[in-house]
Amino acid sequence: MMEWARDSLKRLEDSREARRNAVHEELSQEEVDRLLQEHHPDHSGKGRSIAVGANANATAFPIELADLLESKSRLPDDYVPAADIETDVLIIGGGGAACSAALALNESGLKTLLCAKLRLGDSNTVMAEGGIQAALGPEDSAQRHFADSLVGGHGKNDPQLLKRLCEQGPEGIRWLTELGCLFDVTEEGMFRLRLGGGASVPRVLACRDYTGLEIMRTLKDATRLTTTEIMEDCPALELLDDGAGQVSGATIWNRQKNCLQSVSARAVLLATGGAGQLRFQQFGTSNHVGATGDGLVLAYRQGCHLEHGGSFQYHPSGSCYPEAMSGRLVTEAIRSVGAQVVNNEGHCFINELTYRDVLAAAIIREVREGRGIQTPAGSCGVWLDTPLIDIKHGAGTLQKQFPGIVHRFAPFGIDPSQTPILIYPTLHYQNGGVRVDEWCRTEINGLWAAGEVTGGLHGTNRLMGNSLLDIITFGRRAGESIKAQLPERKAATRSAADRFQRDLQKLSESSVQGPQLFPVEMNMNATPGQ
Ligand code: MEZ
Repeated sequence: MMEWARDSLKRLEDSREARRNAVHEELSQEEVDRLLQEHHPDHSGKGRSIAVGANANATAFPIELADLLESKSRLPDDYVPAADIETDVLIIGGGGAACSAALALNESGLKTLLCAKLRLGDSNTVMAEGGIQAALGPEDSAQRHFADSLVGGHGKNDPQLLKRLCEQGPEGIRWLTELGCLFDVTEEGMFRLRLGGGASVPRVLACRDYTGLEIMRTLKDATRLTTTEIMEDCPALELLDDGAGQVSGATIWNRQKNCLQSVSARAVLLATGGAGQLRFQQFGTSNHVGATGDGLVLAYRQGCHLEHGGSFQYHPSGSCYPEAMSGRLVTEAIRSVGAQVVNNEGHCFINELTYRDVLAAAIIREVREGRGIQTPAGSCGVWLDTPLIDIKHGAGTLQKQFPGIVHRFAPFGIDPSQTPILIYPTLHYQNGGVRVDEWCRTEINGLWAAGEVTGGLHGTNRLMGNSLLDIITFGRRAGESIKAQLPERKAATRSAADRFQRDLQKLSESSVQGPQLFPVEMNMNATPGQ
């Protein structure tokens, strides 16, 4: 197996004994800054600003996102919204944040409609493998969680949002557990906590290496038992507003009936997730097919700022061999348990649990400077020395703790407990997004946002496990806030979106239609009604 890499694998094996307990010297701040500037994709200089909207001329967005923010509406010019459906609350999205909000709204007496672009649960939530953070350990506290996340986010996190996240972590886990979510426990029956990258104490709870899938199972089942009306295959194409600055619904494309429907709502929650499928700079992605940045486009047309809109997370351990697995996530937890990151010279060039952006930049540097391992198909990456896990913790550990990884590599004849995995950074997470306050209110009346579509909480680099906690904490807070502050029903028109289009047209005519809805290669973007 991997005959083409025989010499490189030999160097890796020969260096194992010497490096397995080696302690890394931490990089100085100056070295970190230089590494990020020179090698992190956010600093490649390949982004561009746009001339219209709340971030006009202020943010360098990745090109693919900039094109979508300037895109033409998918609604036909002559489409006039009518209230085809009336609800109190419209939740746009079908993942963890959407379901958490629906559960918080249950039994409020409010009519809640959840429109999922695909099926309920199809989202980045299910793609999260390694775990969820919460300050539950004996040495831990909300303050410590806060400090770790703030340093990880380069101090750019919104402190109010981060405070809520860290304070509510333990309560979020209690809530999930009561709903039936199964986290791994130790022999003493306590939650098993792992150390995540950039954390000062173990704080990550997991369900093997399919934590997000388990959380989504729990939330989905619970949501189906509520009075929430669920419409699947219904992407939102445009938000509606009353012409006086209040969002008042959305136009959706009912793909089962193949028609447009307008929803009049007193409150709209955007929980549309991330943008990894836009594949900036042609990176692979660990994201779900639905992650096409739709919520960013819809909110931006209404006048929302995108906080840290040019900041994205490239997960250091995306798979880069075999080709069919390109970009797929190899969880950080595997590094937490002992797998080291090693170059073609057999050298472990960095602390494998340093901050994700730093590690990703270091891997890119190794490859650019010729110390990567080239695959027969022309990709290049570095080794993740996974056999070290069983060497350190005993035979069978990797299979027991990471059955998902073992299962996914098996069809290619790769057993990660015996053979290292080749990795390269993969587009994983949208650090930035729609600006919100601690109650998930956007700057626009009637519009709330929660989860990956929002920006500010994580600064410009998120810690492992804080996104699953984000969707639980802020999904629920959004539901609570909507209950407490539900606006009166208003007319649902296309005013803000039309005004945005007119402003755009004064500058240039875009040939791109947005939101994108599906990855380009799926070729599913037929016009509604055709
Ligand atoms: O929070 C994440 O991004 C996560 C848990 C990823 C992983 O490596 O498993």
